[in-house]
Amino acid sequence: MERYYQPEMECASREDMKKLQDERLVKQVKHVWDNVPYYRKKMEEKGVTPADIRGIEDLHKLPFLAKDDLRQAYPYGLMGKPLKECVRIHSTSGTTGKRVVAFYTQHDIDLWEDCCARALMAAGATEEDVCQVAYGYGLFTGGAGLNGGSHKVGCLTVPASSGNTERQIMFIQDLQATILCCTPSYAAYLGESMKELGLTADQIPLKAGIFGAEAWSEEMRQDIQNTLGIKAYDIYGLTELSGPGVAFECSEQRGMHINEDHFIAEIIDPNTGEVLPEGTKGELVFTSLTKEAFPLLRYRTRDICVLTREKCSCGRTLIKMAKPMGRSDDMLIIRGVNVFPSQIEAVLINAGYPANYQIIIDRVKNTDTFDVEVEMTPEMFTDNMGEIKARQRELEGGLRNMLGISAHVVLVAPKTIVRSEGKAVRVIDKRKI
Ligand code: DLL
Repeated sequence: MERYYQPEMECASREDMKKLQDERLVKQVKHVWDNVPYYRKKMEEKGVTPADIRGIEDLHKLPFLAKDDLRQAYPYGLMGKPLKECVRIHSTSGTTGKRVVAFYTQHDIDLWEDCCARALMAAGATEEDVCQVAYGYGLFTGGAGLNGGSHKVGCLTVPASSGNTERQIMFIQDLQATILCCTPSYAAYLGESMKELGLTADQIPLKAGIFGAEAWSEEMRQDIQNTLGIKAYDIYGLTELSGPGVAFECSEQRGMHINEDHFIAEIIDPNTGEVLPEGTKGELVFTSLTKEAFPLLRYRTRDICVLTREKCSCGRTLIKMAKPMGRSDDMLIIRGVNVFPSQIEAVLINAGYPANYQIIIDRVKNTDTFDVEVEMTPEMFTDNMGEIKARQRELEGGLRNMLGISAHVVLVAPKTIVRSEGKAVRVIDKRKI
């Protein structure tokens, strides 16, 4: 039987939801106008005032916000509440090390955890469950978000955080964990490792997994479901909008329901900004409706996606988004971490290398591989292997510091990386997603 955490919202009639969204939008716009001078200025430039926004049909009148705005306003410029009312930040990596920092009041955290609890209950979680959270804890939102949701449902929560595969497997087996939350690539890796230990699906106590933060294919879902003997559910979110739980999958496992009482979704043409009709592929844009500390109106996610309002067999009436199909910027997600090529370039250039490099990403045994080929300058070029290895290690250290994940660096002779006649091909992404 389908389980809901907040059925009055998840299964609300269209009219009730629309009415709630209208009311909340008017309030959120007023809150931003009164408290976020950065956005108020944008509204003034566009000639819009809160009086022009009476409901969601007026949404298109508001200006967009982009990641660049977040960078310009870094760190405090988009806050809707004084610091003393905020209780936490989370953060994500951004270009050239400038991070996006999102702020939360206690109320924001409470609503965010509700969204994650909805995802867990849609995956069948009850207070009988043992929920192992193997997303990273810390500045990343994955650990904290699912941890909070798991508490709200009343699961016994195992805050394992990411990594340490041996210990993950030990806890899953010893504590009989029934729900696993982590990135899909880590779930696949855990599955492989358990298989190597001789564990078959029926010897693994897990029954469901909540996997997100990066793109994953239907084939990967099948793979994970078979090796772990579970149902694998997708979850979507981004730090700017609180974190995981903006949208979540239900028993139908076909697209994610957007928590529309907290976020309005639009699809736009990424080139013109024009709003596209439902069912058309374009860039996903979100407007928060209930956020206090970090309200964002018409925030461009850069995720390419499709929305549908087809009736869902789970009983939820919340609109659905398809799995994101890529991005309209150059951000890569490698092992769940957001990486911009410009960050890599900054490390290379700071270390005296030319901007002739190639980033090669692949997925081997369900884990992302991350190689960076870099040309040496003629002055650096040597046949002393020891020297080259030392340089490679040094660059690998620099990249790890900048990105928070490890890359494999290969230094190559000057002029060996193919030059392009048009735009340089910096990234070769061989992953089939
Ligand atoms: O990845 C939040 C999250 C944590 C979501 C745990 C789900 C589970 P960021 O690090 O800010 O936040 O990255 C956000 O990741 O714009 C998408 O491009 C991508 N992304 C997130 N979830 C999915 C998903 C977290 N289910 C960026 N499928 C987003 C595909 C996803 N891409």
